[in-house]
Amino acid sequence: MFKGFNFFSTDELLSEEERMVRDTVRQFVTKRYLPLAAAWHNKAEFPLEVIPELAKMGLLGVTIPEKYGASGSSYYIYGLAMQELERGDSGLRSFASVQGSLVMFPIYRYGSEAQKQKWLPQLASGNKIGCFGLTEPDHGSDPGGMRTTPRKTEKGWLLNGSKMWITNATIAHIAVVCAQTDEGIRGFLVETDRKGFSQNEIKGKYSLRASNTGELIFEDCFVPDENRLPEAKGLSAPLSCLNEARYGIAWGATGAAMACYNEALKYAKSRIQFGKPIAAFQLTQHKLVEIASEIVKAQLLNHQLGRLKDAGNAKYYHISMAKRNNVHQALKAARSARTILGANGITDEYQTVRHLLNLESVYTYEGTHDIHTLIVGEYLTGSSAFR
Ligand code: TGC
Ligand code: FAD
Repeated sequence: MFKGFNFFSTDELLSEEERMVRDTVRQFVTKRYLPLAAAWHNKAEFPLEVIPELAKMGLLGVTIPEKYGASGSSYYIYGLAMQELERGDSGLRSFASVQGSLVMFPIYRYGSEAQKQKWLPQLASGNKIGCFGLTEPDHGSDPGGMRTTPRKTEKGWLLNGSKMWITNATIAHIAVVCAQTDEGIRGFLVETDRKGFSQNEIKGKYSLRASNTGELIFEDCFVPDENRLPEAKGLSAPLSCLNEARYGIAWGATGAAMACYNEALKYAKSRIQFGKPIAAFQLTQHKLVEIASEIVKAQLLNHQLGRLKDAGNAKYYHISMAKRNNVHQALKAARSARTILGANGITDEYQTVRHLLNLESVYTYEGTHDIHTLIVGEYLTGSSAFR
């Protein structure tokens, strides 16, 4: 059983409940997910069969209140759960991130009571799957320029446009869609069986293969007034949802780094070259010490971020710094761990190369590494360098 990485006694920072949830998710990933992770990656499919298990563990909408059928747990617990899921695969964590932070959170934060009653319990139980459409083919880092437009009609809106690179696109029942109205950006709930709505899966991905990614297309797709998220006004609404998901990614990437470290350490101790285990060579030790140090730093960053978030004091720039740092370090850790595994490290017998490939997406989505540099840079200097 995976024991985590407790080098700086970070386990002591956890309450009994936090440790219990973490260990439950850890066991699920070890026993249920990892034995099949390579197969799902190779098939390039998200394993729909795990959704009821994720729901049973309360991992769909971790922080959404219990009265809507979700867990009502803390952000710290949400973070620990994402760490453990991404130790399995970034695609597994992505599913939970999107369903919880990018579909349930916007409905909870910006929806009407009727929308919450209708959708949140079904999403928490995994009976319905959601996706979140912000990115467009011509607007990725700069979503403010989006072109998807809803035209007002007597009883609702006619949506035209498209969204690209959308997680869960072709398996979703409901899409949270951001669109540019005459009054600015607004959010809409679009059932995926509506006339004028279609989805295409993006094939040929080398990264996040065990995750469903696609395009959403709207051609005079009618959406009634009651499907508009009444409180979502302006770009700040979707960006506030991204804060939730980016928070989970900061923790998740740390889980992926822990998986790579663990695998490389085990391998280094057993692989003999020049008459001794490669773990006994200084260069291998240097690599392992670098990875271990970055994991500890990420754990401590997550710990403080989690406590700030639960106290309502985590700012967007704290989250950007943690997402930026932890994903960057996890990607570096995965590359370095892969070298320790030698030729074996390029096969699916080991998980490190899968994490390495996945982390390339994680580095890009939810705000690229560069964009988070500019977000933190703007806060520190007072000068915006986006344009
Ligand atoms: P800007 O003028 O700076 O801001 C517009 C309005 O938004 C406010 N704001 C925020 N509000 C909440 N949280 C934040 N993090 C916020 N950042 C800014 C801001 O105060 C302003 O409010 P107001 O009231 O004055 O209107 O906007 P900009 O157009 O200059 O763009 C800023 C920028 C570049 C930081 C932003 O657009 C950005 O973050 N770009 C990256 C796009 C991105 O992250 N896309 C992610 C798509 S979803 C995804 O990738 C899911 S992957 C899922 C998975 O599988 O896990
Ligand atoms: P671009 O914005 O075109 O950026 C290209 C390069 O230019 C990057 O290196 C970037 O850092 C750099 N760049 C851009 N602007 C600047 C600047 N001002 N200064 C310096 N450098 C700059 N989106 C959703 O809405 N919902 C989803 O569910 C979703 N899931 C995704 C799943 C996967 C697997 C992937 C890969 C993406 C997903 N995305 C999703 C889209 C993701 O958020 C975007 O890919 C991301 O925001 C970057 O946009 P882009 O790919 O268009 O790159």
